[in-house]
Amino acid sequence: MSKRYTITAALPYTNGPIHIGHLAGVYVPADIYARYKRLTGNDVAFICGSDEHGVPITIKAKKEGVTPQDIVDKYHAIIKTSFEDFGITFDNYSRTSAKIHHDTASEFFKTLYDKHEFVEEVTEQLYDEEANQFLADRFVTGTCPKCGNEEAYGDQCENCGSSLNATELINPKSAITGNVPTLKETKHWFLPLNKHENFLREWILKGHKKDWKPNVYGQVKSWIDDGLRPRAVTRDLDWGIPVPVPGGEGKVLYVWFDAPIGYISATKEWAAREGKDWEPYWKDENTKLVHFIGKDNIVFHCIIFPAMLKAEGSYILPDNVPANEFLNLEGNKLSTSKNWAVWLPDYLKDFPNQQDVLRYALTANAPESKDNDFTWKDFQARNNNELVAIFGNFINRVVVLTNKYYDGIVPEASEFSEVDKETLATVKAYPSVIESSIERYRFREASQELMNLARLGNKYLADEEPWKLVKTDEARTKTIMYVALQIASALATLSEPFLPFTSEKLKRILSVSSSAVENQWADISTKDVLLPSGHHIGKGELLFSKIEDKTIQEQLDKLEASKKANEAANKTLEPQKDTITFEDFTKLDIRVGTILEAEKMPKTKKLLVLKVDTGIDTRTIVSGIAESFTPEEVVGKQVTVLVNLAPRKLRGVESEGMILMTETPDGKLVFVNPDTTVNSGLQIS
Ligand code: B3M
Ligand code: ZN
Repeated sequence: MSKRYTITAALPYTNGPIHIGHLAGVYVPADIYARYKRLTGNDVAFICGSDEHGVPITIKAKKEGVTPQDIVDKYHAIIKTSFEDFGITFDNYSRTSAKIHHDTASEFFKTLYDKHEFVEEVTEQLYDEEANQFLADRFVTGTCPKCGNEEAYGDQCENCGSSLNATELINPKSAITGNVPTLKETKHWFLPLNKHENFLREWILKGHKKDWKPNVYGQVKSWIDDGLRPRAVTRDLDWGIPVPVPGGEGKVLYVWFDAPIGYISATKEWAAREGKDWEPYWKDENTKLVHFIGKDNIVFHCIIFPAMLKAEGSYILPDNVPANEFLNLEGNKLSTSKNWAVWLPDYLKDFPNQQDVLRYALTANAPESKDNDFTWKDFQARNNNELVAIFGNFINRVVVLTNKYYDGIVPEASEFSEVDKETLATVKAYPSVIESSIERYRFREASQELMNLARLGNKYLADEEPWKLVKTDEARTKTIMYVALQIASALATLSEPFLPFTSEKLKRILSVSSSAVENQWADISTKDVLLPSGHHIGKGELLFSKIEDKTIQEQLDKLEASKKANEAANKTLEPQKDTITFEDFTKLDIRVGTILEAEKMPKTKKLLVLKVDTGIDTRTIVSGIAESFTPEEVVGKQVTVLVNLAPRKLRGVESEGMILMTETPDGKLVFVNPDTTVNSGLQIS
């Protein structure tokens, strides 16, 4: 029976592009769920949008010397395009700088204000005297009082997910000047979460929230058990939604107060465009509200936003919040600031039209119950061993043989064998097998069940061997190919949530439209015939192609390069050494030298043995430059040589002196050279 679903996905901050961690954690699972709910005949509003307020955006704008609006305009467009490119089928992707959102959030705040749901309080907040600004949210970092994470922000610790008041941070430091903040009085409006503790306890801990994922239920329970405290929902900032009540001048709504209301304003915007009424999607008790988020957003979606909705009084509450854990990349935390990420626009450049490969690899390996690691090797294996070798191989054989034996016409089946009947019965059961996993937000499991259906098809063909029977038993061959085509047709529908681009291609190959029937998904279980005899299928198209080791190595090299560049960019300079006297300096005899010969030191990676004309003599100097230069590259080079350094034996070779070098930020060694050619032996002083 059709139901109404409001499905939301966390609004991404528009301070940068999105990466594979965003897809794995939030957007692919949300899209699988939304597509599945549409396929099974439900009324779905799949809602998202750009989260355009908040301190990260103002920090980025300051850094780039542009306005926050410039930043959000740039990244809203980039992010929106990425979602479209990856087939994330939002019914509306809005933005919180939109007027409809400002109006909706202001109205929501005003309603709570008029209902005296806020506590107005003058409190001491962290202040940066030099920057002459209050320090809220990411304008201040410090040690989390809950878990000890030293990079916690003023409003939240991303490590343990705690929502914090900045004054709770231990050893706070201004992100603007690095100074230790002072305290200064200021008025804010607080949402008294403590007042909602009993309702939250009843609704979550005693209610039916047992069907919430353990990682979510556990985090929420620990917060409620720790005792909930009032949370400031306004800020002394100039970028955001102005506080719409007397005394709110110069203040804005806290980004985490306004952002979740963005789901409501985006629904309003969509409903107006579609000529629908938005209210049933947010106010009808029969509507299922499901929030897809990452674990660092659990407190906002399970405690703060529900408390706001409850206080406002006319809204439904989330039915489930299936938060995922974090995805790591090649063993390290994904990091925007460290550029340790696979950005979606870059992925598409390197793997054009292969969105489904990434969707599948991220789903099959999703961090659903614990942090998980994305590796390029696993990505290659999922593509080559599953999508190519199982799914693609099965479809290719069915289509090629149907075209070869029957000119693309689905043959007439005769007597079904026991195996045929079992196979067809198994196919009929697959919608509910996959459904059972999706309904429990186990998308990894669901994706493997889909792959098992393709395995069933492969095994059926391998066991029945129509290519052998075609010469001797035409009727049996036709029956086998008929059964195989029914499996292919089921795959075309059941793959859509997981592999939308492949599903579309497969429907084109099988010449089946995305039929407008009420419930395509259920059809597979209820209809006896999916692809009738006489139906004409199209020609084959390659669904997937093998990914070679070289391609994977290129990705790993790219990551290595960005890691080096980041280390270099963040390299802290060695502090100056102890002061020496001029007399100390005059002891150093530094001259111009010319390298006459060079060869690699056997059995070492770093050492070159050089013959250097110092102007005084020609001597051997061993230098650790073999990873930056080949012997050929250095012969003839003029270099700066410390000639009166006591000789040292290195791997049995006596080295008399030192070639002066420096290391560039990306770790390459360079010579410290005279910038004109001069005679060897000239002293440098
Ligand atoms: N902008 C995303 C994050 O914390 C945050 C989600 C808002 S959903 C209302 O990364
Ligand atoms: Zn913490």
